[in-house]
Amino acid sequence: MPTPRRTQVAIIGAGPSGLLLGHLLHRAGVDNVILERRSAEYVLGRIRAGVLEQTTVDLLEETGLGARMRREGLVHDGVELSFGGARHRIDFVALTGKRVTVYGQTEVTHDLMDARRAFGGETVYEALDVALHDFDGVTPRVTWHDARGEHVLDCDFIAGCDGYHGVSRAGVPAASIETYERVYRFGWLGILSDTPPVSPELIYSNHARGFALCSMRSPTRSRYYIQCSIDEHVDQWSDDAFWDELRRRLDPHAAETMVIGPSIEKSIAPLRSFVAEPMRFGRLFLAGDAAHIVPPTGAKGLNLAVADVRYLANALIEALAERSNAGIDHYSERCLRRVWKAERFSWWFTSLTHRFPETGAIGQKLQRAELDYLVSSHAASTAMAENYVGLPFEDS
Ligand code: RFL
Ligand code: PHB
Repeated sequence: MPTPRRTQVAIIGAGPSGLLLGHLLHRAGVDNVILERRSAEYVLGRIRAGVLEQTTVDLLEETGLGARMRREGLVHDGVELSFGGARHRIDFVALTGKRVTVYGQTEVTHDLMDARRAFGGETVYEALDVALHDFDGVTPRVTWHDARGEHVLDCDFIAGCDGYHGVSRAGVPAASIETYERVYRFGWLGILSDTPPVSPELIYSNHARGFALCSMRSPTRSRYYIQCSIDEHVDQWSDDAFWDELRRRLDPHAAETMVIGPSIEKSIAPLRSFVAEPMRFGRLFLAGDAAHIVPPTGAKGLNLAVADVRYLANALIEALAERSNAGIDHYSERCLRRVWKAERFSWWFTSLTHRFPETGAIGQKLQRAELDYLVSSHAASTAMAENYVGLPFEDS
């Protein structure tokens, strides 16, 4: 067996959760190593989240990651809801005093990778067959192999930041974990294109043909999604077919003014609500998509991951530097309170905006009544806005 090396926190996964955790721990002087199954290029090539809550932006700013986001991020004061051929604006600033920032997950990941490189933090990319051992005792260890051979890493704690398909959650005995899941019968077909966004703010559209979302990455780069069947394959959708279908699902003004162009990325994402409880197993902690998934309607996934990591970093720092277990003992419960509220919001917003064939005509009538209520009631608009911009944090 190779000679074990040692670190304080072994982090599995170099997505936004793992990289941000490594960053926060490093700033507090806590030694950590990140193990990532893929290459750095692969991780950066995944097109995912686009919308950051104010608390996410604040955390990135406070920890020295804000420079490019400040320059390139697009601050949005509201969103639009489209139904019945018209658009209705939800004004976040008027309703909550808060805003959101459009800044892609790819850019956040890029900034985190740059920061890690600058302080010399270790990330092992293309780490294969990562396995977690003895996290229910006091001397956890992680093993893997790569092009250089077999490796063993002893540590004080393991952070499972390896997403929904990772090994961390899968390594927990079934009797110790409870999971809750709903898989939707539809997905989102998304494209990225170097065309100016159709509107300065996001448009969430409820249409008889299915949901559509107009989002963006910059003033010259658009991100659009349409609800599609889960059985469809992305190759069945030419760019022209996508643009035609998108325009059919928007109000006449958006349909007429939309600038179209070749796609630079096109993919189908399934929709799922999922929570694993608890999020701590001895010296193993799950964070981000490893512990929970929300459907993307409402843009909560990345923000929830950041919220977990904020709690986890503080808890681990307390445990390692101050020898106090208070944070780690409350980690799971604290996270899950926020997680379930985000699950509720994402489920509600998905239910309100997508086509569910099984609910029939009455389902559509009820959606329409709820949308009318949402845009005409100050109380209902405020509830939507406060969830979208991000619920306040309990003390971390
Ligand atoms: P990630 O990003 O999945 O990263 C996990 C990392 O772990 C690695 N890994 C392993 N490493 C070592 N050994 C193993 N055995 C491993 N198995 C896996 C993986 O390669 C990967 O690098 O999870 P993380 O860090 O928790 O981040 C979560 C976010 O990525 C996710 O919640 C968001 O992207 C969700 N999401 C959105 N969230 C938002 O807050 N706002 C949005 O606007 C938003 N839009 C979206 C989204 C997700 C989407 N898709 C495709 C799922 C839009 C879409 C279309
Ligand atoms: C995105 O820009 O990718 C995006 C925006 C809002 C969502 C989901 C995804 O609700």
